[in-house]
Amino acid sequence: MTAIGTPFLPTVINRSPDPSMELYLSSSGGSNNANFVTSQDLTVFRPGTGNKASMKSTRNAASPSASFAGFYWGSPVYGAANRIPVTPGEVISAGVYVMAPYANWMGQIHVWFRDTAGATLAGWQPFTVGSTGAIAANQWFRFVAENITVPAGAAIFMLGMNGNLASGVTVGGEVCYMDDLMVNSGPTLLPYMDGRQSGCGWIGQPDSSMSVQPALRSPAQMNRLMDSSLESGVGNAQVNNNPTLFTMSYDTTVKHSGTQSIKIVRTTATPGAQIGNVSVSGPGTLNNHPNKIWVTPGETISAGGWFRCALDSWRAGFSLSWRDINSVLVGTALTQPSVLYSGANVWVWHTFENIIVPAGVAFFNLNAIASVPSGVTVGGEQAWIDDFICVSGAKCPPVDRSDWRPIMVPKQSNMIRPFGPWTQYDGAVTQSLDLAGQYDGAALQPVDLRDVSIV
Ligand SMILES: [Ca+2]
Repeated sequence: MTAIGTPFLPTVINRSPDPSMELYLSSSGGSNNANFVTSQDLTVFRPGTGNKASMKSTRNAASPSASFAGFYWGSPVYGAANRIPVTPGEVISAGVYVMAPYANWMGQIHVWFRDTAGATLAGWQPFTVGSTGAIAANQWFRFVAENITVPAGAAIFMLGMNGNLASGVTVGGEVCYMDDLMVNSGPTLLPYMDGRQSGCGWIGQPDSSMSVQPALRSPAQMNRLMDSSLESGVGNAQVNNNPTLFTMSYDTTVKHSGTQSIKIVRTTATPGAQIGNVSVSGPGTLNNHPNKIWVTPGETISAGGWFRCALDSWRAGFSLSWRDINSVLVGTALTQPSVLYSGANVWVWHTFENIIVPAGVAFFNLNAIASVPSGVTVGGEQAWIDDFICVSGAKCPPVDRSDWRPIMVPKQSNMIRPFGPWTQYDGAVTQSLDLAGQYDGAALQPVDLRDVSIV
């Protein structure tokens, strides 16, 4: 096995425990001076996924300071859960967004380091000047401190900021807001990220632990389904192939994972063997539907999902309808011969593998089909489906959502997501969860470096 190279997309960690000021723990940050009072503000915050709060500073009327705002972030206490950990010698970068309703204001950014005993190593001193120029009123401005080498003895990191009005106004009552703190490894500050964003997660509790955006070894590792656990349930996210012959609903009681599955019930008027036929990727007639599954002509793909039926003997299968970029059908649907299963009310993992994408295809619809074994025409038969996956390659990994990491985003989103977890050891380096290769039906294979960008 080859030692790992640079991932297709690297892991990003935001070390700030309450980066978006959503929880507003007192130890997450606060005023750096008695001249300023901080509070959580639920009316002013940066636009963003789930964002609903910022931290606000209000200057005391009696404040003699030239500053109208002064904040810090990161607990000053080494033992606090909301400390921002650092390692001596490493390089980090940090930044935070600040907004104030005054024209031509300016500010400075500072860094602190403390040791495990709480002693300050670098004082309350300007480390990096965020901006000495004019900042516009009512606009989120990012203060940046990059390429910071952590000093010897340091254990925790703190970031501070001061705001000043160019005209030296000292009336009191001035306000300032701050939101979305990013603290990352490396010499460059990365775009803001927290565990609430699609494809990301929290190491522990939301808004009180570090955020992780997992690495992606190659595009082949992505689950292309946008709503793999059928959780969104809105806007025709999944579509019944024929509502007259089989009813479809979201079942919050019987499910494989998450909060719901899709339940299908065969009506008494159904002449065929199908209990139900559901597109898990949305209606094929809409080429702008967010759940469409993108493919490239000539590539090999595989799909899988969990099926369940109330009958003792039943069948599961898939069908695929190919579409061009305008959502026009290409050729005829590819229907898998159904597979016979036995056992009532037991979840079964079923795959459709080694499928070559035809020429002219831009995306396809994936239909999950449950059916009765032979000639049953009573009606009322019930089946459920949940937790689907579509990947590159000739084999489909055996996905069990109970093994999936909490960073999996169960809701519909317009972002591709990695799946796992798997870890590989090559004798020298442990490949992390997201760096493994494709599954060949027996074991995960070494990474195919042909589709990895090495830098
Ligand atoms: Ca926020």
